[in-house]
Amino acid sequence: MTKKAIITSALPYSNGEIHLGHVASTYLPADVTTRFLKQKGVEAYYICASDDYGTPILIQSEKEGKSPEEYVAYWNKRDYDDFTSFDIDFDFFYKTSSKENIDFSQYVFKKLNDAGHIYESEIIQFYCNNDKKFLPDRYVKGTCPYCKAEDQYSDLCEKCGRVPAEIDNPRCSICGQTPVKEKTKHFFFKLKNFSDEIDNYLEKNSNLQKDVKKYVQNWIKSGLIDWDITRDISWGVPIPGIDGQVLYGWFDNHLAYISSSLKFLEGKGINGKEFWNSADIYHFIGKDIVYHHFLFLPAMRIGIQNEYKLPDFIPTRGHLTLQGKKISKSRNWYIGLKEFLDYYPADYLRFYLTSITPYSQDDLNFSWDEFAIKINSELIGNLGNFVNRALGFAKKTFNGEIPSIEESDNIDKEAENKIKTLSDDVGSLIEQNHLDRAMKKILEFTTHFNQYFQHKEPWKKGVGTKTCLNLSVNAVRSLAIALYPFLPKSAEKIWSQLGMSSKISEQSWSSISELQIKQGHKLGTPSPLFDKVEESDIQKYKNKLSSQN
Ligand code: B3M
Ligand code: ZN
Repeated sequence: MTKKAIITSALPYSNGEIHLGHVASTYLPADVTTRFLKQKGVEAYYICASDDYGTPILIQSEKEGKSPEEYVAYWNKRDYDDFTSFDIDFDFFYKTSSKENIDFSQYVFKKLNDAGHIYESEIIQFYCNNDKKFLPDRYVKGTCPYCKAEDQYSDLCEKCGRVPAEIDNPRCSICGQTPVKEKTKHFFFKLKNFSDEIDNYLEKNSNLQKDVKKYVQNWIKSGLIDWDITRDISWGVPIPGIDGQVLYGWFDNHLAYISSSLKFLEGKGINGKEFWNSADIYHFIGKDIVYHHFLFLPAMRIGIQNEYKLPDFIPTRGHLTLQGKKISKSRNWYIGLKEFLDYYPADYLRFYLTSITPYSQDDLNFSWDEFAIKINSELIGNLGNFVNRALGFAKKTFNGEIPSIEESDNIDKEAENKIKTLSDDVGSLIEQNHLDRAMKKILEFTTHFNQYFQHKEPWKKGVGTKTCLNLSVNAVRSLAIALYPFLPKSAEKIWSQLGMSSKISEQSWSSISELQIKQGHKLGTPSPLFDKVEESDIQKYKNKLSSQN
Protein backbone atom coordinates (compact mmCIF):
# COMPACT_ATOMS: atom_id res chain seq x y z
CA MET A 1 0.00 0.00 0.00
CA THR A 2 1.20 3.53 -0.77
CA LYS A 3 2.21 5.22 2.45
CA LYS A 4 0.61 8.54 1.56
CA ALA A 5 -2.96 9.45 0.75
CA ILE A 6 -5.13 12.46 0.07
CA ILE A 7 -8.82 11.97 0.63
CA THR A 8 -11.44 14.44 -0.51
CA SER A 9 -15.21 14.39 -0.53
CA ALA A 10 -17.49 16.33 -2.88
CA LEU A 11 -17.32 19.97 -1.89
CA PRO A 12 -20.56 21.17 -0.30
CA TYR A 13 -22.09 24.25 -1.91
CA SER A 14 -22.08 27.14 0.57
CA ASN A 15 -25.76 27.32 0.03
CA GLY A 16 -27.79 25.92 2.88
CA GLU A 17 -27.38 23.43 5.64
CA ILE A 18 -25.91 19.96 5.52
CA HIS A 19 -28.55 17.26 5.82
CA LEU A 20 -28.57 13.51 6.17
CA GLY A 21 -28.56 13.04 2.40
CA HIS A 22 -25.16 14.70 2.13
CA VAL A 23 -23.35 12.75 4.79
CA ALA A 24 -24.34 9.18 3.97
CA SER A 25 -22.69 8.83 0.59
CA THR A 26 -19.61 11.02 0.85
CA TYR A 27 -18.50 12.67 4.10
CA LEU A 28 -18.99 9.70 6.39
CA PRO A 29 -17.36 7.07 4.15
CA ALA A 30 -14.44 9.43 3.50
CA ASP A 31 -14.00 10.12 7.20
CA VAL A 32 -14.08 6.42 8.10
CA THR A 33 -11.55 5.66 5.37
CA THR A 34 -9.18 8.43 6.44
CA ARG A 35 -9.23 7.41 10.08
CA PHE A 36 -8.54 3.82 9.05
CA LEU A 37 -5.65 4.76 6.76
CA LYS A 38 -4.10 6.75 9.59
CA GLN A 39 -4.36 3.74 11.88
CA LYS A 40 -2.62 1.72 9.17
CA GLY A 41 0.30 4.13 9.35
CA VAL A 42 -0.49 5.92 6.10
CA GLU A 43 0.26 9.63 6.04
CA ALA A 44 -3.31 10.46 5.12
CA TYR A 45 -5.01 13.84 4.95
CA TYR A 46 -8.70 14.53 4.57
CA ILE A 47 -9.13 17.76 2.61
CA CYS A 48 -12.38 19.52 1.85
CA ALA A 49 -13.65 23.00 1.02
CA SER A 50 -16.86 24.86 0.52
CA ASP A 51 -17.96 25.27 -3.09
CA ASP A 52 -18.60 29.00 -3.19
CA TYR A 53 -19.31 29.86 -6.80
CA GLY A 54 -22.14 29.17 -9.17
CA THR A 55 -25.45 30.67 -10.13
CA PRO A 56 -27.65 29.10 -7.38
CA ILE A 57 -25.51 30.81 -4.74
CA LEU A 58 -25.69 34.11 -6.56
CA ILE A 59 -29.46 33.79 -6.93
CA GLN A 60 -29.91 32.95 -3.25
CA SER A 61 -27.65 35.71 -1.94
CA GLU A 62 -29.54 38.19 -4.12
CA LYS A 63 -32.81 36.95 -2.65
CA GLU A 64 -31.52 37.42 0.89
CA GLY A 65 -30.13 40.85 0.14
CA LYS A 66 -26.57 39.82 0.99
CA SER A 67 -23.33 40.07 -0.92
CA PRO A 68 -22.25 36.67 -2.23
CA GLU A 69 -19.04 36.94 -0.15
CA GLU A 70 -21.00 37.45 3.03
CA TYR A 71 -23.43 34.71 2.12
CA VAL A 72 -20.79 32.03 1.44
CA ALA A 73 -18.72 33.00 4.50
CA TYR A 74 -21.72 32.21 6.67
CA TRP A 75 -22.30 28.78 5.12
CA ASN A 76 -18.63 27.87 5.02
CA LYS A 77 -18.47 28.22 8.79
CA ARG A 78 -21.85 26.70 9.50
CA ASP A 79 -21.14 23.63 7.34
CA TYR A 80 -17.77 23.14 8.93
CA ASP A 81 -19.29 23.36 12.41
CA ASP A 82 -22.01 20.86 11.55
CA PHE A 83 -19.48 18.42 10.11
CA THR A 84 -17.36 18.77 13.22
CA SER A 85 -20.31 17.94 15.49
CA PHE A 86 -20.73 14.80 13.42
CA ASP A 87 -17.05 13.96 14.07
CA ILE A 88 -16.09 14.43 10.45
CA ASP A 89 -12.46 15.16 11.08
CA PHE A 90 -11.10 17.18 8.17
CA ASP A 91 -7.41 17.88 8.27
CA PHE A 92 -8.24 21.02 6.34
CA PHE A 93 -11.46 22.70 5.28
CA TYR A 94 -10.97 25.57 2.87
CA LYS A 95 -12.97 27.26 0.09
CA THR A 96 -13.10 27.43 -3.70
CA SER A 97 -13.13 31.23 -3.52
CA SER A 98 -9.70 31.30 -1.86
CA LYS A 99 -6.93 33.32 -3.44
CA GLU A 100 -5.00 30.07 -3.91
CA ASN A 101 -7.82 28.46 -5.84
CA ILE A 102 -8.45 31.53 -7.97
CA ASP A 103 -4.76 31.68 -8.87
CA PHE A 104 -4.59 27.98 -9.55
CA SER A 105 -7.74 27.98 -11.70
CA GLN A 106 -6.41 30.87 -13.76
CA TYR A 107 -3.10 29.06 -14.13
CA VAL A 108 -4.88 25.91 -15.35
CA PHE A 109 -7.03 27.97 -17.72
CA LYS A 110 -3.94 29.58 -19.20
CA LYS A 111 -2.10 26.31 -19.50
CA LEU A 112 -5.01 24.61 -21.25
CA ASN A 113 -5.43 27.63 -23.49
CA ASP A 114 -1.73 27.66 -24.44
CA ALA A 115 -1.89 23.95 -25.23
CA GLY A 116 -4.80 24.55 -27.61
CA HIS A 117 -7.48 22.83 -25.54
CA ILE A 118 -9.60 25.95 -25.25
CA TYR A 119 -11.20 27.98 -28.02
CA GLU A 120 -13.47 30.99 -28.14
CA SER A 121 -16.74 30.95 -29.92
CA GLU A 122 -19.69 33.23 -30.32
CA ILE A 123 -22.76 31.63 -28.90
CA ILE A 124 -26.38 32.32 -28.41
CA GLN A 125 -27.22 32.53 -24.75
CA PHE A 126 -30.57 32.82 -23.06
CA TYR A 127 -31.26 36.35 -21.86
CA CYS A 128 -34.18 37.51 -19.75
CA ASN A 129 -35.56 40.85 -20.88
CA ASN A 130 -37.48 41.16 -17.67
CA ASP A 131 -34.54 40.59 -15.32
CA LYS A 132 -32.05 42.17 -17.73
CA LYS A 133 -29.47 39.44 -17.46
CA PHE A 134 -27.92 36.46 -19.14
CA LEU A 135 -29.30 33.23 -17.82
CA PRO A 136 -26.72 30.52 -17.37
CA ASP A 137 -27.31 27.13 -15.70
CA ARG A 138 -29.87 27.27 -12.94
CA TYR A 139 -31.26 30.53 -14.17
CA VAL A 140 -32.99 28.41 -16.80
CA LYS A 141 -35.33 25.45 -16.42
CA GLY A 142 -36.76 23.30 -19.15
CA THR A 143 -37.02 19.83 -20.67
CA CYS A 144 -33.98 17.55 -20.99
CA PRO A 145 -33.24 17.03 -24.70
CA TYR A 146 -31.98 13.49 -24.07
CA CYS A 147 -34.47 11.82 -21.77
CA LYS A 148 -37.32 14.37 -22.05
CA ALA A 149 -37.52 14.81 -18.27
CA GLU A 150 -39.38 18.04 -17.52
CA ASP A 151 -38.49 20.80 -15.09
CA GLN A 152 -34.72 20.25 -15.23
CA TYR A 153 -32.08 22.92 -14.76
CA SER A 154 -30.13 23.67 -17.91
CA ASP A 155 -26.78 22.59 -16.42
CA LEU A 156 -27.67 19.07 -15.33
CA CYS A 157 -30.51 16.66 -15.87
CA GLU A 158 -31.24 15.01 -12.53
CA LYS A 159 -33.12 12.25 -14.25
CA CYS A 160 -30.48 10.91 -16.65
CA GLY A 161 -27.35 12.56 -15.22
CA ARG A 162 -26.33 14.20 -18.48
CA VAL A 163 -25.32 17.77 -19.12
CA PRO A 164 -27.59 18.99 -21.91
CA ALA A 165 -26.11 20.94 -24.84
CA GLU A 166 -29.29 23.00 -24.92
CA ILE A 167 -32.38 22.59 -22.82
CA ASP A 168 -35.80 22.41 -24.54
CA ASN A 169 -38.75 24.69 -23.63
CA PRO A 170 -36.60 27.14 -21.62
CA ARG A 171 -38.00 29.37 -18.87
CA CYS A 172 -36.28 31.97 -16.69
CA SER A 173 -36.08 30.53 -13.18
CA ILE A 174 -36.39 33.95 -11.54
CA CYS A 175 -39.52 35.27 -13.22
CA GLY A 176 -40.79 32.31 -15.23
CA GLN A 177 -40.86 34.17 -18.57
CA THR A 178 -39.54 32.67 -21.75
CA PRO A 179 -36.08 34.05 -22.33
CA VAL A 180 -34.82 35.41 -25.62
CA LYS A 181 -31.53 34.53 -27.24
CA GLU A 182 -28.63 36.97 -27.31
CA LYS A 183 -25.14 36.70 -28.70
CA THR A 184 -22.14 36.44 -26.35
CA LYS A 185 -18.60 35.13 -26.68
CA HIS A 186 -17.65 32.10 -24.61
CA PHE A 187 -14.64 29.89 -24.03
CA PHE A 188 -15.01 26.20 -24.69
CA PHE A 189 -12.94 23.31 -23.41
CA LYS A 190 -12.32 20.59 -25.98
CA LEU A 191 -13.50 17.68 -23.88
CA LYS A 192 -13.67 15.56 -27.04
CA ASN A 193 -9.86 15.78 -27.38
CA PHE A 194 -9.54 13.60 -24.33
CA SER A 195 -11.97 10.80 -25.18
CA ASP A 196 -9.25 8.22 -25.81
CA GLU A 197 -7.10 9.17 -22.87
CA ILE A 198 -9.99 9.14 -20.43
CA ASP A 199 -11.16 5.83 -21.84
CA ASN A 200 -7.68 4.45 -21.37
CA TYR A 201 -7.49 5.73 -17.79
CA LEU A 202 -10.83 4.11 -16.98
CA GLU A 203 -9.82 0.87 -18.64
CA LYS A 204 -6.54 0.61 -16.77
CA ASN A 205 -7.60 1.68 -13.30
CA SER A 206 -8.97 -1.40 -11.59
CA ASN A 207 -9.77 0.53 -8.41
CA LEU A 208 -12.72 2.24 -10.08
CA GLN A 209 -16.16 0.67 -9.76
CA LYS A 210 -17.00 -1.45 -12.77
CA ASP A 211 -20.60 -0.36 -13.21
CA VAL A 212 -19.74 3.33 -13.05
CA LYS A 213 -16.91 2.87 -15.53
CA LYS A 214 -19.20 1.10 -17.91
CA TYR A 215 -21.71 3.84 -18.26
CA VAL A 216 -19.07 6.55 -18.44
CA GLN A 217 -17.45 4.57 -21.26
CA ASN A 218 -20.83 4.46 -22.96
CA TRP A 219 -21.06 8.23 -22.74
CA ILE A 220 -17.64 8.45 -24.35
CA LYS A 221 -18.70 6.07 -27.11
CA SER A 222 -21.78 8.09 -27.87
CA GLY A 223 -19.58 11.19 -28.29
CA LEU A 224 -18.57 13.90 -25.84
CA ILE A 225 -19.51 17.52 -26.40
CA ASP A 226 -17.19 20.46 -25.89
CA TRP A 227 -17.74 22.16 -22.63
CA ASP A 228 -18.78 25.79 -22.18
CA ILE A 229 -16.60 27.09 -19.35
CA THR A 230 -17.70 30.75 -19.36
CA ARG A 231 -20.50 32.39 -17.40
CA ASP A 232 -21.83 35.92 -17.95
CA ILE A 233 -22.02 36.77 -14.27
CA SER A 234 -19.68 38.51 -11.85
CA TRP A 235 -19.48 35.89 -9.09
CA GLY A 236 -16.76 33.37 -9.91
CA VAL A 237 -13.11 33.06 -10.87
CA PRO A 238 -12.39 36.01 -13.18
CA ILE A 239 -11.22 35.06 -16.64
CA PRO A 240 -7.91 36.82 -17.12
CA GLY A 241 -8.30 39.81 -19.41
CA ILE A 242 -12.09 39.57 -19.77
CA ASP A 243 -14.56 41.78 -17.98
CA GLY A 244 -17.99 40.67 -16.83
CA GLN A 245 -17.34 36.98 -17.35
CA VAL A 246 -16.15 34.28 -14.99
CA LEU A 247 -15.21 30.62 -15.20
CA TYR A 248 -17.95 28.05 -14.80
CA GLY A 249 -18.07 26.72 -11.21
CA TRP A 250 -17.35 23.17 -12.36
CA PHE A 251 -14.11 24.39 -13.91
CA ASP A 252 -12.70 25.65 -10.63
CA ASN A 253 -14.40 23.61 -7.88
CA HIS A 254 -12.55 20.32 -8.32
CA LEU A 255 -9.31 22.26 -8.73
CA ALA A 256 -9.81 23.19 -5.07
CA TYR A 257 -9.05 19.55 -4.22
CA ILE A 258 -5.55 20.33 -5.41
CA SER A 259 -5.16 23.98 -4.39
CA SER A 260 -6.48 23.32 -0.86
CA SER A 261 -4.18 20.29 -0.49
CA LEU A 262 -1.19 22.33 -1.58
CA LYS A 263 -2.06 25.13 0.82
CA PHE A 264 -2.41 22.67 3.69
CA LEU A 265 0.70 20.64 2.88
CA GLU A 266 2.88 23.63 2.28
CA GLY A 267 1.71 25.06 5.60
CA LYS A 268 3.23 21.94 7.13
CA GLY A 269 6.48 22.41 5.25
CA ILE A 270 5.75 19.57 2.82
CA ASN A 271 6.28 19.88 -0.94
CA GLY A 272 2.64 19.73 -2.04
CA LYS A 273 3.08 18.67 -5.62
CA GLU A 274 5.52 15.92 -4.73
CA PHE A 275 3.18 14.67 -2.03
CA TRP A 276 0.16 14.69 -4.34
CA ASN A 277 1.98 12.77 -7.03
CA SER A 278 3.27 10.10 -4.71
CA ALA A 279 0.02 9.64 -2.77
CA ASP A 280 -3.08 7.56 -3.37
CA ILE A 281 -5.76 10.04 -4.37
CA TYR A 282 -9.35 9.39 -3.29
CA HIS A 283 -12.34 11.50 -4.34
CA PHE A 284 -15.53 10.40 -2.58
CA ILE A 285 -18.68 11.42 -4.45
CA GLY A 286 -22.40 10.81 -4.85
CA LYS A 287 -23.63 9.33 -8.10
CA ASP A 288 -25.14 12.59 -9.37
CA ILE A 289 -21.69 14.02 -10.09
CA VAL A 290 -20.13 11.09 -11.91
CA TYR A 291 -20.10 13.02 -15.18
CA HIS A 292 -17.97 15.76 -13.66
CA HIS A 293 -15.53 13.50 -11.84
CA PHE A 294 -15.05 10.87 -14.49
CA LEU A 295 -14.89 13.22 -17.49
CA PHE A 296 -14.22 16.90 -16.76
CA LEU A 297 -11.80 16.27 -13.93
CA PRO A 298 -9.53 13.73 -15.64
CA ALA A 299 -9.62 15.66 -18.91
CA MET A 300 -8.43 18.84 -17.23
CA ARG A 301 -5.68 17.05 -15.35
CA ILE A 302 -4.50 15.28 -18.49
CA GLY A 303 -4.74 18.61 -20.31
CA ILE A 304 -2.14 20.18 -18.03
CA GLN A 305 0.23 17.30 -18.77
CA ASN A 306 -0.64 15.34 -15.65
CA GLU A 307 1.13 17.85 -13.50
CA TYR A 308 -1.12 16.47 -10.76
CA LYS A 309 -1.94 12.80 -10.99
CA LEU A 310 -5.37 11.37 -11.67
CA PRO A 311 -7.48 9.85 -8.89
CA ASP A 312 -6.82 6.26 -7.86
CA PHE A 313 -10.22 5.86 -6.25
CA ILE A 314 -13.50 7.65 -6.96
CA PRO A 315 -15.82 5.85 -4.55
CA THR A 316 -19.33 6.55 -5.80
CA ARG A 317 -22.42 5.88 -3.76
CA GLY A 318 -26.16 6.29 -4.25
CA HIS A 319 -28.67 8.77 -2.89
CA LEU A 320 -30.39 8.64 0.43
CA THR A 321 -34.16 8.70 0.46
CA LEU A 322 -36.04 9.63 3.61
CA GLN A 323 -38.90 7.41 4.75
CA GLY A 324 -38.99 6.08 1.19
CA LYS A 325 -39.29 9.48 -0.48
CA LYS A 326 -36.76 11.58 -2.34
CA ILE A 327 -35.10 14.19 -0.13
CA SER A 328 -36.08 17.71 -1.12
CA LYS A 329 -35.12 20.92 0.58
CA SER A 330 -37.76 22.94 -1.19
CA ARG A 331 -40.54 20.53 -0.18
CA ASN A 332 -39.12 20.42 3.34
CA TRP A 333 -38.58 16.69 3.14
CA TYR A 334 -35.20 16.44 4.81
CA ILE A 335 -33.57 16.24 8.21
CA GLY A 336 -30.78 18.70 8.91
CA LEU A 337 -27.63 17.21 10.37
CA LYS A 338 -27.70 19.74 13.18
CA GLU A 339 -31.28 18.87 14.04
CA PHE A 340 -30.54 15.15 14.09
CA LEU A 341 -27.61 15.67 16.42
CA ASP A 342 -29.91 17.44 18.85
CA TYR A 343 -31.83 14.16 19.14
CA TYR A 344 -29.09 11.54 19.14
CA PRO A 345 -25.30 11.29 19.47
CA ALA A 346 -23.27 11.36 16.26
CA ASP A 347 -22.30 7.71 16.65
CA TYR A 348 -25.92 6.53 16.39
CA LEU A 349 -26.17 8.12 12.98
CA ARG A 350 -22.69 7.01 11.95
CA PHE A 351 -23.57 3.46 12.89
CA TYR A 352 -26.90 3.42 11.14
CA LEU A 353 -25.79 5.14 7.94
CA THR A 354 -22.68 2.99 7.63
CA SER A 355 -24.75 -0.17 8.03
CA ILE A 356 -27.21 0.75 5.29
CA THR A 357 -24.84 2.31 2.74
CA PRO A 358 -23.36 -0.17 0.26
CA TYR A 359 -20.38 0.47 -1.97
CA SER A 360 -22.51 0.88 -5.05
CA GLN A 361 -24.80 3.31 -6.76
CA ASP A 362 -27.89 1.73 -5.26
CA ASP A 363 -30.02 4.19 -3.40
CA LEU A 364 -30.48 3.74 0.31
CA ASN A 365 -33.27 4.72 2.62
CA PHE A 366 -33.37 6.34 6.02
CA SER A 367 -36.25 4.91 8.01
CA TRP A 368 -36.91 6.02 11.58
CA ASP A 369 -38.26 2.57 12.50
CA GLU A 370 -35.26 0.75 11.09
CA PHE A 371 -32.98 3.24 12.81
CA ALA A 372 -34.57 2.40 16.17
CA ILE A 373 -34.33 -1.33 15.57
CA LYS A 374 -30.70 -1.24 14.49
CA ILE A 375 -29.60 0.95 17.36
CA ASN A 376 -31.49 -0.97 20.00
CA SER A 377 -30.76 -4.48 18.85
CA GLU A 378 -27.37 -4.28 17.15
CA LEU A 379 -25.51 -1.34 18.61
CA ILE A 380 -26.90 -1.61 22.14
CA GLY A 381 -28.20 -5.17 22.43
CA ASN A 382 -25.19 -6.79 20.81
CA LEU A 383 -22.11 -4.55 20.84
CA GLY A 384 -22.82 -2.38 23.88
CA ASN A 385 -24.03 -5.37 25.83
CA PHE A 386 -20.81 -7.30 25.29
CA VAL A 387 -18.59 -4.42 26.34
CA ASN A 388 -20.62 -3.70 29.43
CA ARG A 389 -20.88 -7.33 30.44
CA ALA A 390 -17.19 -8.06 30.08
CA LEU A 391 -15.96 -4.92 31.79
CA GLY A 392 -18.70 -4.86 34.43
CA PHE A 393 -18.04 -8.44 35.37
CA ALA A 394 -14.27 -8.00 35.55
CA LYS A 395 -14.78 -4.98 37.75
CA LYS A 396 -17.10 -6.76 40.10
CA THR A 397 -15.37 -10.08 40.34
CA PHE A 398 -11.72 -9.14 40.17
CA ASN A 399 -11.99 -5.63 41.47
CA GLY A 400 -11.10 -4.34 38.02
CA GLU A 401 -7.75 -6.10 37.93
CA ILE A 402 -7.26 -8.33 34.91
CA PRO A 403 -6.57 -11.97 35.75
CA SER A 404 -4.05 -14.10 33.88
CA ILE A 405 -4.83 -16.62 31.19
CA GLU A 406 -4.67 -20.03 32.73
CA GLU A 407 -5.67 -23.24 31.03
CA SER A 408 -7.52 -22.75 27.78
CA ASP A 409 -9.78 -25.16 25.93
CA ASN A 410 -10.82 -25.20 22.29
CA ILE A 411 -13.50 -22.62 22.86
CA ASP A 412 -10.97 -20.25 24.38
CA LYS A 413 -8.61 -20.92 21.50
CA GLU A 414 -11.34 -20.12 19.03
CA ALA A 415 -12.05 -16.86 20.87
CA GLU A 416 -8.38 -15.99 20.87
CA ASN A 417 -8.24 -16.69 17.18
CA LYS A 418 -11.14 -14.29 16.58
CA ILE A 419 -9.06 -11.55 18.19
CA LYS A 420 -6.09 -12.43 16.03
CA THR A 421 -8.02 -12.33 12.76
CA LEU A 422 -10.22 -9.29 13.43
CA SER A 423 -7.81 -6.75 11.95
CA ASP A 424 -7.58 -8.61 8.63
CA ASP A 425 -11.25 -9.50 8.49
CA VAL A 426 -12.38 -5.90 8.98
CA GLY A 427 -9.39 -4.17 7.39
CA SER A 428 -9.57 -5.96 4.06
CA LEU A 429 -13.23 -4.94 3.70
CA ILE A 430 -12.44 -1.30 4.47
CA GLU A 431 -9.65 -1.39 1.91
CA GLN A 432 -12.17 -2.58 -0.66
CA ASN A 433 -14.51 0.26 0.36
CA HIS A 434 -17.12 -2.14 1.74
CA LEU A 435 -17.68 -0.19 4.92
CA ASP A 436 -21.13 -1.65 5.54
CA ARG A 437 -19.72 -5.17 5.42
CA ALA A 438 -16.81 -4.18 7.63
CA MET A 439 -19.28 -2.94 10.25
CA LYS A 440 -21.12 -6.22 9.95
CA LYS A 441 -17.89 -8.13 10.63
CA ILE A 442 -17.42 -6.14 13.80
CA LEU A 443 -20.90 -7.14 14.91
CA GLU A 444 -20.15 -10.77 14.13
CA PHE A 445 -17.16 -10.44 16.43
CA THR A 446 -19.24 -9.13 19.32
CA THR A 447 -21.92 -11.74 18.68
CA HIS A 448 -19.25 -14.38 18.96
CA PHE A 449 -17.98 -12.96 22.23
CA ASN A 450 -21.46 -12.62 23.69
CA GLN A 451 -21.93 -16.32 23.01
CA TYR A 452 -18.50 -17.14 24.35
CA PHE A 453 -19.27 -15.33 27.58
CA GLN A 454 -22.64 -17.01 27.85
CA HIS A 455 -21.11 -20.40 27.27
CA LYS A 456 -18.28 -19.95 29.77
CA GLU A 457 -20.59 -18.76 32.54
CA PRO A 458 -17.86 -16.89 34.43
CA TRP A 459 -20.38 -15.87 37.11
CA LYS A 460 -20.16 -19.46 38.36
CA LYS A 461 -16.50 -18.77 39.04
CA GLY A 462 -15.50 -22.24 37.98
CA VAL A 463 -12.46 -23.39 36.03
CA GLY A 464 -11.70 -21.11 33.08
CA THR A 465 -13.20 -17.96 34.58
CA LYS A 466 -9.90 -16.11 34.56
CA THR A 467 -9.14 -17.08 30.98
CA CYS A 468 -12.60 -16.03 29.88
CA LEU A 469 -12.27 -12.63 31.55
CA ASN A 470 -8.79 -12.03 30.22
CA LEU A 471 -9.79 -12.86 26.66
CA SER A 472 -13.04 -10.94 26.86
CA VAL A 473 -11.35 -7.78 28.08
CA ASN A 474 -8.73 -8.14 25.36
CA ALA A 475 -11.56 -8.57 22.85
CA VAL A 476 -13.03 -5.29 24.11
CA ARG A 477 -9.69 -3.62 23.49
CA SER A 478 -9.48 -4.97 19.92
CA LEU A 479 -13.08 -4.02 19.32
CA ALA A 480 -12.43 -0.43 20.43
CA ILE A 481 -9.62 0.02 17.91
CA ALA A 482 -11.57 -1.59 15.07
CA LEU A 483 -14.57 0.56 15.93
CA TYR A 484 -12.63 3.79 16.07
CA PRO A 485 -12.90 4.80 12.38
CA PHE A 486 -16.66 4.22 12.46
CA LEU A 487 -17.69 5.39 15.93
CA PRO A 488 -14.81 7.47 17.28
CA LYS A 489 -16.56 8.83 20.39
CA SER A 490 -17.83 5.43 21.52
CA ALA A 491 -14.44 3.88 20.89
CA GLU A 492 -12.88 6.58 23.08
CA LYS A 493 -15.39 5.83 25.82
CA ILE A 494 -14.59 2.14 25.70
CA TRP A 495 -10.91 3.01 25.78
CA SER A 496 -11.26 5.05 28.92
CA GLN A 497 -13.41 2.37 30.58
CA LEU A 498 -10.61 -0.05 29.81
CA GLY A 499 -8.35 2.21 31.83
CA MET A 500 -5.87 2.77 29.02
CA SER A 501 -3.42 5.62 29.47
CA SER A 502 -2.51 5.93 25.79
CA LYS A 503 -4.68 7.61 23.13
CA ILE A 504 -6.92 5.40 21.05
CA SER A 505 -6.29 7.45 17.92
CA GLU A 506 -2.64 6.46 18.16
CA GLN A 507 -3.20 2.71 18.27
CA SER A 508 -2.04 0.93 15.16
CA TRP A 509 -4.52 -1.15 13.24
CA SER A 510 -2.26 -4.21 13.39
CA SER A 511 -2.24 -4.11 17.19
CA ILE A 512 -5.88 -5.24 17.07
CA SER A 513 -4.51 -8.78 16.77
CA GLU A 514 -2.47 -8.57 19.93
CA LEU A 515 -3.50 -9.49 23.46
CA GLN A 516 -2.02 -6.37 24.91
CA ILE A 517 -3.95 -6.26 28.14
CA LYS A 518 -1.91 -8.26 30.59
CA GLN A 519 -2.48 -9.68 34.02
CA GLY A 520 -2.67 -6.95 36.65
CA HIS A 521 -3.94 -4.21 34.33
CA LYS A 522 -6.44 -2.00 36.14
CA LEU A 523 -9.72 -1.19 34.42
CA GLY A 524 -11.39 2.21 34.51
CA THR A 525 -15.03 2.56 35.49
CA PRO A 526 -17.46 0.62 33.31
CA SER A 527 -20.84 2.14 32.53
CA PRO A 528 -23.40 1.56 29.78
CA LEU A 529 -22.22 3.11 26.51
CA PHE A 530 -25.57 3.91 24.96
CA ASP A 531 -29.14 4.84 25.83
CA LYS A 532 -31.99 3.04 24.18
CA VAL A 533 -33.94 4.72 21.40
CA GLU A 534 -37.50 5.16 22.65
CA GLU A 535 -40.46 4.30 20.45
CA SER A 536 -42.32 7.42 21.63
CA ASP A 537 -39.47 9.68 20.50
CA ILE A 538 -39.34 8.01 17.10
CA GLN A 539 -43.05 8.62 16.71
CA LYS A 540 -42.50 12.28 17.60
CA TYR A 541 -39.78 12.73 14.98
CA LYS A 542 -41.85 10.98 12.34
CA ASN A 543 -44.79 13.26 13.05
CA LYS A 544 -42.59 16.31 12.94
CA LEU A 545 -41.23 15.36 9.55
CA SER A 546 -44.70 14.79 8.09
CA SER A 547 -46.08 18.01 9.50
CA GLN A 548 -43.28 20.18 8.13
CA ASN A 549 -43.87 18.70 4.66
N1 B3M B 1 -20.53 21.35 -5.02
C1 B3M B 1 -21.99 19.52 -4.89
C2 B3M B 1 -22.69 18.47 -5.67
O1 B3M B 1 -23.00 18.67 -6.81
C3 B3M B 1 -20.85 20.11 -5.65
C4 B3M B 1 -19.69 19.17 -5.64
C5 B3M B 1 -18.43 19.76 -6.15
S1 B3M B 1 -17.15 18.59 -6.07
C6 B3M B 1 -15.84 19.30 -6.84
O2 B3M B 1 -22.94 17.43 -5.06
ZN1 ZN C 1 -32.21 13.91 -19.06
